[in-house]
Amino acid sequence: MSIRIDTDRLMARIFELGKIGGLPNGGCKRLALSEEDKAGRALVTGWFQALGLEVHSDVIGNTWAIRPNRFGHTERPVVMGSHIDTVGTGGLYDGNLGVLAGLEVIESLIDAGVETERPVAVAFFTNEEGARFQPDMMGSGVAQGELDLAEMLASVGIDGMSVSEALDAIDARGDEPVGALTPSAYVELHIEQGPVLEAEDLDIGVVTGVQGISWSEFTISGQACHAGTTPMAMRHDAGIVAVGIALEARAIAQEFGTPQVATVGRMHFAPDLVNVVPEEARLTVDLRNTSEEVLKKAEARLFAKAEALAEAEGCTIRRQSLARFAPVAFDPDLVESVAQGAAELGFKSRRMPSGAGHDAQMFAPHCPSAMIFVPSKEGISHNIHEYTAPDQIAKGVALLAKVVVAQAGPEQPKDQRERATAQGATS
Ligand code: HGY
Ligand code: MN
Ligand code: MN
Repeated sequence: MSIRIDTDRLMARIFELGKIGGLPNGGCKRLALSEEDKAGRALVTGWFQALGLEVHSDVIGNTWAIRPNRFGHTERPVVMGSHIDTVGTGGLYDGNLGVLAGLEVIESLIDAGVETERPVAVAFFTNEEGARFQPDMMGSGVAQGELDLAEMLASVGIDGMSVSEALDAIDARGDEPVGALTPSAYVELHIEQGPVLEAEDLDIGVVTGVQGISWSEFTISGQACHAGTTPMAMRHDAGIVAVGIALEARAIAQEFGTPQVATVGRMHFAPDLVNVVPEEARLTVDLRNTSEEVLKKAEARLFAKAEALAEAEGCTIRRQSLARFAPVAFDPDLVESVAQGAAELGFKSRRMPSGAGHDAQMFAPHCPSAMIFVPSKEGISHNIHEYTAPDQIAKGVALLAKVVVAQAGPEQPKDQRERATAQGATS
């Protein structure tokens, strides 16, 4: 049984969606629950509806579209999902590829008249990025009971609006309850967002799991004073404590070595004036490691250093956890079927963990879940120059189709079934 993926149709949709929130020099900014996200949701949901799929949306705006199985049933679908929200310097492929590839697989099944034993669905989840509202993987985490709905609705974004207010602002709150989407299996196609596949000249990443993620925001309070008249020994400089924490984060990554990574993505001083010693400083630190034990060690060292730096400067310090996810392993059998499928299609592949967080990690504790990576040019992502070539995308979608149809149990195309029935009737 083979279906024909229409890569041109898929690329056209990627570029059309990419225009929503499009940035002047390429890429797009479609922050979760923004007006741009509203427009993106409308476009993609319109494509779901145009295929006659059964579209659902839940209380935090997760949206999925189901193609019933050959008996018209829609329970426990095989789900292909990802996200259509982006970071502020977003590319066209992070998340968007996985959603539109899922749509393409379903449309190719319809074109080929192939029905399946299990229902098949495509989904996009609210606020996977965590750029505006923390934590990331918020919608899928709520959908799978990994994150608390009330807590997430109350999460206040970097612009001061809560998730609940933002959902209402773009009318994205659906009526399905948490847990309404119960996949029999979950498969996500995603760009690698790192340099490995390109460096090793490979077509496919067979993703074994997702590394642990720890996001913290530190708020340091010191004392504003005159930059010129205040002797150094008298200062309580919140800014220098923040800088010390940032340097410690980098030192941890350097001393622990790969796969430990550390990022200070946000840092702000108040009153943020050239001649005033900062009275307040805020910064975020993103720590990740494939080992939970090592990630905990990195956290312990950073948090202790932060306290010591604040004390030495006569400042107070507060830490808020913005996200904390332990490493996740995907289903070994489903991972094997991805590897097997790649080999059967003649694609060069390797097993690898994911450095980035993904919606798939929220499904992994609840149903067989796996991911497929395609290469990222120069390993760049969360950058407007993010790029994956159409022929590389075509391989990823072909493998997604193969794995998903195997999971969904392909039925013979209708005309073959009718012929078989007709022969049965005459013999
Ligand atoms: O932060 C991440 O890994 C993902 O992009 N949300
Ligand atoms: Mn992503
Ligand atoms: Mn991302």
